[in-house]
Order: sequence, then structure tokens, then C-alpha cells
Amino acid sequence: MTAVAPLTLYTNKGCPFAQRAVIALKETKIPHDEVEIDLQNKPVWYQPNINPASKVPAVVYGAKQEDKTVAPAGAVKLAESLVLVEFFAELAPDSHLLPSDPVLRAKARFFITLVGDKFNPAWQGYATKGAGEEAVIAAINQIVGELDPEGPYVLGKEWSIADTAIAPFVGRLYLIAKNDLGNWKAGEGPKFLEKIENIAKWEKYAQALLARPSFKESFPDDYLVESFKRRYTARK
Ligand SMILES: N[C@@H](CCC(=O)N[C@@H](CS)C(=O)NCC(=O)O)C(=O)O
Repeated sequence: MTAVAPLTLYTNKGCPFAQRAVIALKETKIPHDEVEIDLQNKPVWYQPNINPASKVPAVVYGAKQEDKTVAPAGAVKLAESLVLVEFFAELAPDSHLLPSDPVLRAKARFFITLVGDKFNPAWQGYATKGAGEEAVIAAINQIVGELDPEGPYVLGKEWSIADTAIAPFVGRLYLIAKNDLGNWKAGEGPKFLEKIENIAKWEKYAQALLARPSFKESFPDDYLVESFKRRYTARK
């Protein structure tokens, strides 16, 4: 790997967007520091000094940073999970996170638009707002149509930015369904899960995502179950 300048990731273990950045850092093996930001009680320095949008993930890159509450002279501040994932991929081209073939790059980016425009709104509407499951099944079928025929990942054998973008959300959908935590009738979560598990190509892909070490190591199941219980029960 080419030498990389000092890098600090500001993250939160419950945030799916931050998990994208963590997965990409694990896949690329870029040396870095991590700072956990408490989103319920955000440090006063975070917005003015690190990320004007006040969200995680964010990065300070390019100069040695003794004090994590401020970006030193000569460093840049970066944010937005998908921007960071591509940035890490470009810092570490050998990781193949961003394929060298322009067609595969375009496919990966197209897949990522499906995740943001179709898959995420559909399952989040179903799990939190009482919307029907039909939109989730339709989004899953559309995603299946984009998967490499052999797999196991979107583009084939290599894990890419596309898998990185969707994995945190598939993990949360499965966790919420398995533990029946959605804003739905009791028992509906496991039934829904059975339905999507029967879409063979989807299920093979979902299991490959959930088994990837970079995903598993950055997915705190028990912590997430507790936080979803608090969040979703409050809505019921
Ligand atoms: N579009 C952003 C979304 C990031 C985001 O919404 N992060 C949430 C936590 S999951 C956050 O930091 N929220 C804090 C706040 O809005 O105050 C990305 O992809 O990075």
C-alpha cells in the first residue's frame, strides 16, 4: 500500500453511515485513529472544529494530530460516508475496493444509488413507519438484478464500495426483523425474514455480506438490539 498520511475517523458505533467508513478502513487496512462521538451528548468542539454538518462519520487527514478536538494546520476535514469510502479506496488502490475497470466502477456506483434511493427508504419505511413490505421486496428484486451471476459480491469475487455501502443497512434490517423490533404486528418480523430468505440469490448475497469479517467486527449486535428496542418501542 502507498504511504498514507495521518488519519483520524470520527465515528459512532450505532451509526450505519459511520460503519461504512469503518468497513472501508478495515478492508483497506489504512492505519488510523478512531474517536467515538456520543451523538446524544455531542462534544462542543465537534461541529466548529471537525464537521460543520455535525454528523458522523468525519475525517481529519493529512497532518499529525496531537489534539483530536481540532484539525491541525495542513490537515483537511472530510465528511459523508460515501465520499469517505471512495477516498479510502483511492488511498489504497491495491484493496480493489474501487475496481480499476471503469465499467465496474459505474456498476458499483449505480448499485449505490439503488441503496440510497430504493432499498433504504423502503425498509426503513416498513420497519419504522408502518409502510407495507411490498416496496422492500421490489427493492430487493431490483438489487438482485444487479448482482454478479457468480457472486458472492455485487461485482463478483472482490468486495467493493458497493458491498460496503449496503452491508450496514442489510445488517440492521435482518437484526430488526429477527428480533421482531419493527413498527409492525407482533410476529411479523420473522415472517418477513422468511419471505426474503426465500429469494435465493438475495439470501446468498445477504449471507455473504453478514459473514464478511470487516462487517462482523464493526456490527455490535447486542448494543444495536437495545437501541432499536428503545427507539421502536417508543413509536408503538
Ligand atoms: N449523509 C451522511 C449521513 C450521516 C448521518 O446521518 N449520521 C448521523 C448518525 S447515523 C449523525 O451524525 N447524526 C447526528 C446529528 O444529526 O446531529 C453520510 O452518509 O455520512
